[in-house]
Amino acid sequence: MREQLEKLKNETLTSIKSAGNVELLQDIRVRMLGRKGELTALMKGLGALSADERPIVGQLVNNVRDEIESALEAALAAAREQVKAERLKSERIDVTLPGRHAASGSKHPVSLIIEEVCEIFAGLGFAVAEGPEIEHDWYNFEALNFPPEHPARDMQDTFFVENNLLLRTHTSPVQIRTMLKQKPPLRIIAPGTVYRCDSDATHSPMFHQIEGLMVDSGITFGDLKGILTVFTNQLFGQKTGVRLRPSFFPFTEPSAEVDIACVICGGKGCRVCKNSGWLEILGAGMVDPEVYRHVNYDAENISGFAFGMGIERIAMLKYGINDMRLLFENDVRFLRQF
Ligand code: 2NL
Repeated sequence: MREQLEKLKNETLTSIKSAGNVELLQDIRVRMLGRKGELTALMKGLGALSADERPIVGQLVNNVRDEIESALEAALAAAREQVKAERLKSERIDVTLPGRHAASGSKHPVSLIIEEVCEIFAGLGFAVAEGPEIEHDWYNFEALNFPPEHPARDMQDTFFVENNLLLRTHTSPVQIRTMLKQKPPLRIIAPGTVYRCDSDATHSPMFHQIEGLMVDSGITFGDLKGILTVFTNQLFGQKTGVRLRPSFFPFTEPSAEVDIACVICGGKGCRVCKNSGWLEILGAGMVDPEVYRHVNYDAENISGFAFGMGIERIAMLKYGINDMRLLFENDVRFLRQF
């Protein structure tokens, strides 16, 4: 029995030494020390021994069990330590590595122009005003002195939502709303999205506008020309030539078209300016007394001017974009350049 025990012990210690991982060591524990284990079976066999032999062999078995147990504990601890070391190694993070570069977007050229124009007018004392894109017919046409049969009111030019609701065709209704809420003096610009039932190579059904309005006592056409000249010079450069041509709008009288010297050819004549040397960039005029009547302003004691411009056209001129559709396709290779 002594030899048997010694042999069992040596075999077990050898297999513990060669067992490379936690699972194999657990197997050995079950096989030797478990309820149906080999050593446990030996212990159960002690009852067959004589009263003299029993304590001696019992002590021996206990010793072997203790030795196997502590060898198992040590080997398990080492195996667990190794597992942990491997995990730490494989999950190692180098916190000194530079971070992943966050891809940053860029502003759309239309947004850039809106910001730039708003900033120039902010410098001239104008506040930004905004309003709804779905408008009532009254704010979009009636208050602006469009006659009932004006072609702009036609289904072919305007997107109607229902009855008297439509998608605003310009940002003028924002100014009407502001005048109804505020008394003069007033200096506002209204940037925003507008809609017209028109779509071809040079027209998009959705585009952007900035309109401006200045009302006070004693405002003249000279103020209009002065403010708009300061504006075009700041946007296109100090030496840009400016000229005004007579025009017509239902909501201004007199009205003017504002041209700048062609930014492409400098006035010599080219494809962009159709050989005229001039580019139309603004419409403007003195606010028609009929508009003041609709917003309860006293046309006898105040006066003012208003103007409007298309943003897409200005963006194309300023950035040298030759196809308006590029502004709506949102190809990042195009947008990244701004
Ligand atoms: C253009 C011309 C213009 C206005 C817009 C305006 C607004 C009110 C009263 C009077 Cl509330 N006028 N706006 C005036 C003249 C011209 O726009 O060519 N826009 C792209």
